[in-house]
This record gives sequence, structure tokens and C-alpha cells, in this order.
Amino acid sequence: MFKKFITKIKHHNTIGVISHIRPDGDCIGSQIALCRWLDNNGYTALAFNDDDIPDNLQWMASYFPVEKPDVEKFEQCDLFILVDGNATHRFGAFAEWHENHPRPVWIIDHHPNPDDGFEVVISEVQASSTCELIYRLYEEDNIDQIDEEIAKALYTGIITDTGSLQFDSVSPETVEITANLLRIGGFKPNEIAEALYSNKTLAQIKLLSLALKTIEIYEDNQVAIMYVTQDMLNDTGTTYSDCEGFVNYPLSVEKVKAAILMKDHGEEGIRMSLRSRSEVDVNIWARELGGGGHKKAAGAWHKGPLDTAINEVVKIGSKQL
Ligand SMILES: [Mn+2]
Repeated sequence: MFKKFITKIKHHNTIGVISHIRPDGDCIGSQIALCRWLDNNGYTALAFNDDDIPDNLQWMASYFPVEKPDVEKFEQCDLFILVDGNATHRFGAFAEWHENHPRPVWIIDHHPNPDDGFEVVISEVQASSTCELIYRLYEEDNIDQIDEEIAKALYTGIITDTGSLQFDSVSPETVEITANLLRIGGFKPNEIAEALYSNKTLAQIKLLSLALKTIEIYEDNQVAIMYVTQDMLNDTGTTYSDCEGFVNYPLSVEKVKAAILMKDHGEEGIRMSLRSRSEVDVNIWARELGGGGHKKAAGAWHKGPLDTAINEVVKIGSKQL
């Protein structure tokens, strides 16, 4: 899968690796593990992300520095690799800069329907995560280059993108790879799980309790919707970044096939996270709303207000029930 990639990259020296806006464990894990591979193999790697790295992933950033976009540093790069996304607009300031500064762009990703125009495309929809793909890069090149830090970064991406190996994107190979990473890295699963999940503040739990009260069921128990408003954030002293994982609660109601978390951003509209645990394809659902993602997890915006958003979004989703 990476044969051409490994050969072709020899023509480059300074490589900018960019992870998508609103970063998650998979994009940061794959970005860091790829930068370490580049570094190990004599390239100069620079890592960029528009947004702050979430608190529960900060520990990973000590393995390789992830910087804010910097035009002067962009200028130094003779190649860019986008990880965990397949449309340039998902990569923030780089997208705008690149319009006027054409340079080759490659992608490594597992989302469906990549945009045209990328010079090298490693796109595997069957892969559980981009980190699973970066593991295969090491496997095809030199697996001995995976050290404890790289193993932890790759493991984290796989765990966070698969709901701790629970989603149907998980193959026997995914589990074998995570086992190998534990063996190579010499760490225990609880070490990463605690860093990722056991760091909730009391304010986050109070916000969760307000959000849980909003769960309503639609379409004969098949769709569950939960929402968070700015008043709830004000009452608990939280921000929307504190809603991580909330959507799993409406999704866990019995018989529910798909769930949506709606975050009311007032004038800006409603930000929606859609999740499925059935044949319902939330990527199709979100695309009809101008968003997108995967079959089982997607996102979109609605102009609001909340009541209208709920009615319209349920109506669109009901076509798949
Ligand atoms: Mn991913």
C-alpha cells in the first residue's frame, strides 16, 4: 500500500504534515507517528494544526511539536501530507494558503469519497483509523522504528476512532495491530484509557446531567436527540469542548438506531454530531445537510433555531428508517 509512497517521498526534503481542524486522537496520533517516521528517515517534518490540541491529548504533543499554521514555515515545505481527512477545506489556514501557493499535496485517510487533485492518495475506507494506516507504513518500511512513544500515539488513534475497539470498523487486523502496539510499546491499556477518559471535571459532569435531561426519542424509538445550549454552558462554567462523548448517551437508548447531539451556537447556528449503530448511514444524512463524515459518525451545521433544526433533521433521517 505504501510502496509508491516510500519511493516517491525520496524526492522531497521538507514535509509539512497537517491534521484536520477540531483535532481528535486519530488525526493527532497519525500526524505525530508520521512526523516521527519522516524524522527517523532523514526528512525534515513540520506538523501543523489550526486549533488547540484537546487537554486529554496534550501528553502526545510532547512526542512531536504540533504548531499553529505559519506562512513562513509553509514556504519551506516542498510537500504537504494531509492526515485523517480528504478535503482540503478540513485543514484550516493551509487550504487558503495553498490556493495561491501550489505545492504537491498527498493524503493518508479513511473517509469515503476523497476530493480530486491530490498527487498521492492513500485512502482506505475499510481501515478503522488513519493510525491503522500509519502502522502499515511502518510495517512495510521498517517496523523496528516503532518505539514506545510512536506505539502509544498509534494505539491512541485506533482506540479513539473505534470507541475502544467496539465499532464495526474494527477488523481482526485492527485488534492484531493494537496487540502488537502494546507489545512493542510495553505499556498497558489502562495507562492510555486513563489519560484519555478519566480526567472529567466536576463542571463537565454537571453539564452532562443537564444535557441528559434533554434526550427525546423520535420516529418510533429509532432516533434520539440530545442538545446543549449556551445557557447550560454558562450555568456550569463549561464550553462546547466539554461535550466530548456526550452523543454516546442518546445512542445507548434501547432500540435507537441513530442519535444526534445538537450544540446551539446561537447566531452561528446548530452544530450537529450524528452517530449510527445500525444500517442508517449518517454520512448520507449529514451530506444532505451540507456536512459529512463516515457511515457511523458524521457532522453538519443547521442554521437553527433548535426546534426547526430538530424537525428538519428528523425528517431527513426518517427517509432511511
Ligand atoms: Mn480518523
